[in-house]
Amino acid sequence: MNNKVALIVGITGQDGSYLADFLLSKGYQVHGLQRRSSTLNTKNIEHLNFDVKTQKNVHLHYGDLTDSSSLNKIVHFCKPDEIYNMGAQSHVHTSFQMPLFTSNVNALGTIRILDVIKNIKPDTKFYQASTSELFGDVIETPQNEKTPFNPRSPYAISKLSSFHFVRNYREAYKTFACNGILFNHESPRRGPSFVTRKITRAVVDIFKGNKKKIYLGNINAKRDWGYAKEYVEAMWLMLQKKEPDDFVIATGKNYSVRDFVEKAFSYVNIDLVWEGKNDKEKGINKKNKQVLVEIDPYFYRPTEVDSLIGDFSKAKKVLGWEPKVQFNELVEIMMKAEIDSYNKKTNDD
Ligand code: NAP
Ligand code: F7E
Repeated sequence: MNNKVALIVGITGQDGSYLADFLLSKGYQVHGLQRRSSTLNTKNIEHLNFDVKTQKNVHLHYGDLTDSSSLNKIVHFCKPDEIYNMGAQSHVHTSFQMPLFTSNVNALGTIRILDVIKNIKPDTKFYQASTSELFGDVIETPQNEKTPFNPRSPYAISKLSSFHFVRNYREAYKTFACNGILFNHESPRRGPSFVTRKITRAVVDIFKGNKKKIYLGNINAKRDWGYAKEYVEAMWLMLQKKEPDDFVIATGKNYSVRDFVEKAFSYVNIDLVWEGKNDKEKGINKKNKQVLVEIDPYFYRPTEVDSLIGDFSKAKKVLGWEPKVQFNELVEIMMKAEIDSYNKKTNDD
């Protein structure tokens, strides 16, 4: 034990769950804010064996980023040394359908936490999950901490507001608050509606004969994709420095959605060839000519971010952090986990 207390807002999500694993391994007492949901939303943290009565490993508290009173109560109760704000309506496509809700959770939610810190426990260190989406329609390549922002979605704009609030509380009230500007990071715990996980799930279903094809949107978009499990260490490292600062976390390489699709199919020995253009383009099994990928414009966004690539040299220099898992290995990790989980489910049934 190191006697430190951490509060993770958004502990049930991909990053929150990996961060809980990481902080527990460092001896932290971990508290997590969990949203009330009518169906189970604790799949990513089930392995932690939290016990409602003994609260042995992680202490879960019901709360919501839209509800200041719950944030107040939890911080008052656990008096955290560190708060990590992973909570968000994090889906870019959905943010166009729900701009107000997205802003309430992502932008106002961050101010609500910063204000609780200021009023209840001002020495709490704060990590804010900022994002490469702030760069949007990019002004320079690769993007670093000095690159101007040019957001392209309600999600990105809500996160930009939070980014500036973090800086403002740092300057105005000396809050120890950091922005981690993280580029896309994925894992077997990624939500199923994000493109990488949507692809790995569909490829396994197609391979096992349970699905005919997958429908995707813009397969030419390029992202800098890293491995979530190793990105959470960078978050923690930011809060261990003497002074708060903002850092880009990325791999420095980018690949298209099309590359991801091809690599995932090749994991199960299916080679794809592409035919047609734009909405009519299709990914076809080279061997038996079966159509496995089609385009559905529903998945297009009103404004798209075409290409992102991050420069993580500041994080390397100041935090001593650099990524280890690269694109090919990331796809392999996700595909292996997907097949294992499919087989387990089939055996359990
Ligand atoms: P995620 O899997 O979607 O997790 C989001 C978490 O926020 C979940 O635990 C969710 O709870 C919770 N949440 C949603 N609305 C909330 C509310 N109103 N009050 C309290 N909690 C709420 O996202 P992620 O991929 O782990 O990302 C973590 C954070 O980093 C997010 O803020 C995201 O925007 C940001 N980010 C992600 C990436 C990336 O590539 N993954 C890159 C840059 C930044 P439920 O489980 O109940 O839905
Ligand atoms: O889309 C394209 C889509 O939804 C990636 C969030 O974690 O990372 C994530 O945001 C790309 C986009 O992630 C489909 O148009 C094509 O260009 O997996 P995504 P995202 O929008 O990059 C950032 C850094 C965050 O901060 C966010 O919280 O893939 N794409 N076809 C598709 N995307 C989806 N979801 N579904 C498709 O069918």
